[in-house]
Amino acid sequence: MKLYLTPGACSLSPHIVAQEAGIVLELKKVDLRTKKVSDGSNYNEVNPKGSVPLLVLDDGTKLTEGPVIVQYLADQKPQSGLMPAPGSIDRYRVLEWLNFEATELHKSFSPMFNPAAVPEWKQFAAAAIHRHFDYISKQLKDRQFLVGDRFTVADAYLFTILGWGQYAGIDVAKWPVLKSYVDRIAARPKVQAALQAEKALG
Ligand SMILES: N[C@@H](CCC(=O)N[C@@H](CS)C(=O)NCC(=O)O)C(=O)O
Repeated sequence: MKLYLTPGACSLSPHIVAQEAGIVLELKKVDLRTKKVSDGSNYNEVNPKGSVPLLVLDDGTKLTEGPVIVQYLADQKPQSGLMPAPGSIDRYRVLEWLNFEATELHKSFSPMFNPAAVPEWKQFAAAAIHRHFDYISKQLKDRQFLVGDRFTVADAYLFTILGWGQYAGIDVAKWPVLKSYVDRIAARPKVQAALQAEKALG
């Protein structure tokens, strides 16, 4: 399988999930500004949405949307526990978090990185991020992970998004619970493997 990614972008989440599941992926680096893939191809032709991540299965089937890709990857290795068992309430808790992360948290960061965003829009987005960080910090108090007592795909996505704070002028260290969560997840060997692989891509 191939994963089209941009180092540090939301595609880090499926990359971490693949590492944690022990699934070896061919990585294809995408420059989101030029829409060029490292192999010279036009990314807009590979993925008409133009955004990362994109997973291409061995038979050529294409899957987009990060929160869906992580479920697909985790379901290839159910014993990994990256997605709780179908029908269990924990599975719906993970889906609840994925939806919150995608629709509330992830997209609140978009104006922070958009040069065309007017200051008022950035202020509005920053306030939303602060509110969401307050909420998540309360949820993670006395917990190691978002759901149950193990790392799930919801943690991979949250870790990825929390990493953007430093580039958006929002220091996660203001929330000690979030800071120690980030440090804890970053210390996982498979998370480090994903981070190092993306660093090596440049
Ligand atoms: N709904 C998509 C959004 C993905 C997304 O926003 N990707 C960003 C990087 S984090 C991107 O590729 N932005 C550039 C663009 O859309 O042109 C998903 O969840 O996968």
